[in-house]
Amino acid sequence: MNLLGVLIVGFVAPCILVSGAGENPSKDWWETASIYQIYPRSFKDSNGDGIGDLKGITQMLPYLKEIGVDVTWLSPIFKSPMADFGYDISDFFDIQPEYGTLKDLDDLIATAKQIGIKVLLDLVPNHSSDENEWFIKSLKKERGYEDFYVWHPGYPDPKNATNRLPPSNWVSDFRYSAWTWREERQEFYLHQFHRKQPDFNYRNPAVVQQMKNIMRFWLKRGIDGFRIDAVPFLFEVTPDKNGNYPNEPLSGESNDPDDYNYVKHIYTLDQPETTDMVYQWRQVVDEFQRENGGDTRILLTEAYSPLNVLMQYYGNGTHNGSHVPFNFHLITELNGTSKAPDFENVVNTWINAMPAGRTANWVLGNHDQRRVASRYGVEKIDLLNMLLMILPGVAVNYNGEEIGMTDVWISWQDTVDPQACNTDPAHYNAVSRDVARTPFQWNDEKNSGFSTGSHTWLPMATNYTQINVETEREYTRSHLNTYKRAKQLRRYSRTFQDGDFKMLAINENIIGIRRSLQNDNTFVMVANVGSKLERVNLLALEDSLNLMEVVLSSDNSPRRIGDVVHPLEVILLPSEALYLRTRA
Ligand SMILES: *[C@@H]1O[C@H](CO)[C@@H](O)[C@H](O)[C@H]1NC(C)=O
Ligand SMILES: *[C@@H]1O[C@H](CO)[C@@H](O)[C@H](O)[C@H]1NC(C)=O
Ligand SMILES: *[C@@H]1O[C@H](CO)[C@@H](O)[C@H](O)[C@H]1NC(C)=O
Ligand SMILES: *[C@@H]1O[C@H](CO)[C@@H](O)[C@H](O)[C@H]1NC(C)=O
Ligand SMILES: *[C@@H]1O[C@H](CO)[C@@H](O)[C@H](O)[C@H]1NC(C)=O
Ligand SMILES: CC(=O)N[C@H]1CO[C@H](CO)[C@@H](O)[C@@H]1O
Ligand SMILES: [Ca+2]
Ligand SMILES: [Ca+2]
Repeated sequence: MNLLGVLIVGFVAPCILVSGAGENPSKDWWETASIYQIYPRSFKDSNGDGIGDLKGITQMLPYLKEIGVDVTWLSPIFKSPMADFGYDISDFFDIQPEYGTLKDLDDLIATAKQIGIKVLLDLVPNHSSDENEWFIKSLKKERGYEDFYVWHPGYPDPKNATNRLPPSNWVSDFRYSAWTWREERQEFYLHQFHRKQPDFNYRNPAVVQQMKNIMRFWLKRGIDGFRIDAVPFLFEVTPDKNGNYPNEPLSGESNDPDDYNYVKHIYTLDQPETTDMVYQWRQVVDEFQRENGGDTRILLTEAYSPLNVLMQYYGNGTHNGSHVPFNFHLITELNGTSKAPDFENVVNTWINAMPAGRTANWVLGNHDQRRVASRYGVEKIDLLNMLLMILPGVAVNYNGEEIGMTDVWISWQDTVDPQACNTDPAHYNAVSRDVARTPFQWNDEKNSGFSTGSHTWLPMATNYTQINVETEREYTRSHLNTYKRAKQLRRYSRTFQDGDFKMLAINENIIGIRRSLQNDNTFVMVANVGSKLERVNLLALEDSLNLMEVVLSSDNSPRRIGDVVHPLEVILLPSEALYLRTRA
């Protein structure tokens, strides 16, 4: 944080930039939305047990309003034994008691509606918990549930008469065989994740129907849509005529048969039936809106899939699909050493691949990834949030990115993520997702204001006394205030919402973005992703010699709002980012 920042006063003046009133008649509400993922376990604890909960979220909804969030999605809050922190659901129609009750969720939704924030829930369609009643019934082969999950007897072990060999060499995303034996049924069940997360059998129409019932149940409670988990894993290849599954080919990337990367997932990922399922879910939300009115209910889909597959999720000529097929390329393709042409390439590749009339989206982080500040370096936090806000379409943040939270080192003793616990003290750190899931940093008091309890479910970041909402609110030039200002521009400027978009690498280190709209302001973002001072000529981007005015600068910039620069020479420090507006 730049202490000089405190000298600048009168910061909150978005009005000078306003051209519309925030409502944009040419776009549906979600097409320019700013989406904020809350990890409920770590957001705010209302009762001192060290675990975040729904009442805590409700209490903090005004904060979302303050930072300009339009819609929040909550990671799973459903009843769960917590083997995978809520991604293992034992009752799809109820709330996990440590998070609250259905009434608490109703209150959360009602409060959010009052202040104009939309709420999405996480739909986890690929699997349930092994403690779900449907799995228990399937285990006992109860009528109607025999084929609810993927079962197979496996094969006799020629070396050991009392042992059975698994049906195929498929490996779980969390290590080890994706098949686990159950004595009760004398069969193996499939689990693409934890062994406590049996995969549903999507070739059973009753399963498809049940999932749609789940969607309608929560839509009726007033939510605005779903973020859908682990979509590429829904279907597995159809078994052959004897009911057997083929082995997956070796990838050559790993020598460890227990490692997920040991095989190429050609039979367990991105099967062609998956896109059709997404189209069917779209019909569920569209139909719900037709019957009940109100704003568009939206779908966000999680898939780390090849670009051509992601594009199919949008829809085809006759069917609509996901409103927001998550674009994770800012996570998977770029980092702190990426050059300006890499940024240009990653952004333009998505824009150019999109089918006509669809909306782009950009995800900076989530609960499965290292934090953006740790992936790119803390000095680039403002640069990245500013990039996210000026790109066309939907912007997706993970809670804490607005204040620059970093990964927190967690000891092996404190590690709880199953993906890490499945390894050992020498290897857990490389795969642990706990580091990005530590409690939210609200202030400089005990447990950073997250909890009054004596213990929090994961340790707090040690430097929360500096990095927290209250402290950053007080400094004009803080990550939080940069974020808020960028959000205001995005919300109130028609150019940010509807303007033409152009992005290019001005040189190896400088990215330039131009947004322009007829009869409205032109905005330019320039940013130095390199590590040395650069003198930049903007004519490649903005072919006018008009002076430009700084409307936002990153916390590490010597420029102030209102400063004027000449497009023939803009000087940029390492990791500095500016939003400029052409002076009329
Ligand atoms: C044979 O398989 C059973 C069941 O998996 C196991 O408990 C037993 O240890 C195995 N015996 C030998 C000799 O490996
Ligand atoms: C679009 O998807 C639907 C549903 O999956 C399918 O029946 C149809 O053939 C597809 N249309 C085209 C043009 O691919
Ligand atoms: C897809 O959605 C758009 C926007 O809501 C709508 O105009 C269009 O008719 C839909 N297409 C189909 C095939 O449902
Ligand atoms: C960082 O991103 C660049 C491309 O932008 C890539 O070449 C490099 O391998 C990445 N580094 C890491 C550590 O992921
Ligand atoms: C806070 O701590 C993290 C992890 O140790 C570190 O990476 C980061 O630079 C620290 N932030 C500040 C502002 O000191
Ligand atoms: C990004 C995300 O939500 N990933 C989830 C994918 O699914 C597995 C299993 O449900 C979860 O562990 C991940 O967190
Ligand atoms: Ca609690
Ligand atoms: Ca599956």
